[in-house]
Amino acid sequence: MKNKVSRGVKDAFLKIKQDINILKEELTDLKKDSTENKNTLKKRALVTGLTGQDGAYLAEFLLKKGYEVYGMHRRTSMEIFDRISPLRKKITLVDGDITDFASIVSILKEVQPEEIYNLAGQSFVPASWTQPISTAEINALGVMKILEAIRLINPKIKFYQASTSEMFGKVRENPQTEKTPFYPRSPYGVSKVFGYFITKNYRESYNLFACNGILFNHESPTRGKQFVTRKITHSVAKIKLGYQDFFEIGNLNSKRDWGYAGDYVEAMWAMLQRNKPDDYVIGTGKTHSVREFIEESFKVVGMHITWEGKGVEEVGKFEGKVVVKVSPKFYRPVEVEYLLANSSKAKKELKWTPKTSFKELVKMMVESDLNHLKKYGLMESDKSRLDI
Ligand code: NAP
Ligand code: F7E
Repeated sequence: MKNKVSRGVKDAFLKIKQDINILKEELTDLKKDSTENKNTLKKRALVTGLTGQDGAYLAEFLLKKGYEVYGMHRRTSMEIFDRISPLRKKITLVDGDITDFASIVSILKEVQPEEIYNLAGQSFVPASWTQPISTAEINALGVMKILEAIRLINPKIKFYQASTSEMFGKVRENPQTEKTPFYPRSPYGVSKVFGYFITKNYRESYNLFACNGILFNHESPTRGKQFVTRKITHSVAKIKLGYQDFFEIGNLNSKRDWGYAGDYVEAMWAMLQRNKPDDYVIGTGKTHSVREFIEESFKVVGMHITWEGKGVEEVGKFEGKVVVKVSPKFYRPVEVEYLLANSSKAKKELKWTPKTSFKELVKMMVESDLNHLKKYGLMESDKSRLDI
């Protein structure tokens, strides 16, 4: 009798245990389903030019917003993923080139994005004189190829085009707004004017949700070292740490409206969240010369420099030693002398304003270069390209 009771209790316990296990499994399945549901609700964005300065900042921003991020990556002899290495596991890279229509079509079919940010570009202005045709193939026809693919595959995809203040070139008015006429001064500027107008034209012809962000110069610690800001901050850090004595520079007097790339990618996203597509000027509303950028960078490392001489003879000195030399090697065939943005439309409609000041930007870049050099020393690639 006693045995029968204890067996009955044992069986009852076993049954309860089994039921608990079944409930646990069901709970795990429920949790899995809800995560999968959340995932399918995620917005999907395709970013071209993901390995570039803006691509990396935008990818980070979109991931924080809960997007599933796909990045177009073109094959080169060396895979350089420095900028996106912290994000590699969170994004999906897809092989493609915006000059290759077939690769765009297959990526659009495979990824099925709701939003495309076209940041791919030959972005270095001097290279547009040495490689004008490939610049146009990428910056002009490349844009049209993406728009055509959108039109044919899914005209509901929202499209952002990385247009530029270089389109204002020989400026027709100050400051520049969405209504200022264009007068580009380089094959780069000309190619971007095509990209701008074809984006507007597909919006008007086919009712595509296509926007132009007319972005003024924006920089960061990951800016390419051939652009003037990063060239300066990296050189100043090298001089401070004794790796070099001076650096060479081109036009000291050209003025740019410089902002921080991390702030600007927020405006790109905001444009695609509006009810209707439009074009927006994005800048800080403040302009500074290359000379001022150099002075401010040296100030960050405690060096107050003075200028002597004129034109190609001009030099910057610290404690009697030359630390900056002007070299006509860096002059351009024609120059964009002055840029200044009026972003009041973006402020009003996108609620966008820049958060980082000129001084904060310079400090951030110089300190990043100093820290990197202190930690890793001079890279081989920095020794081999001293002509940029
Ligand atoms: P960036 O650092 O030079 O990056 C450009 C990106 O485009 C790189 O990832 C590059 O890939 C990619 N790319 C170039 N040609 C391509 C092609 N044929 N197919 C696919 N990808 C290609 O430039 P950024 O400063 O981030 O600028 C992003 C975009 O905004 C560019 O279109 C630029 O012209 C425009 N923009 C920039 C500024 C600015 O101040 N930064 C201002 C206005 C407009 P690889 O790594 O393979 O070279
Ligand atoms: O030149 C002068 C140069 O090459 C700025 C790109 O992102 O912004 C960028 O184009 C200014 C020019 O940029 C050197 O002559 C003097 O006046 O840094 P940069 P950029 O040409 O304004 C626009 C908005 C874009 O869209 C482009 O993609 O600095 N300058 N001395 C020099 N410039 C360089 N690179 N190197 C020099 O030694």
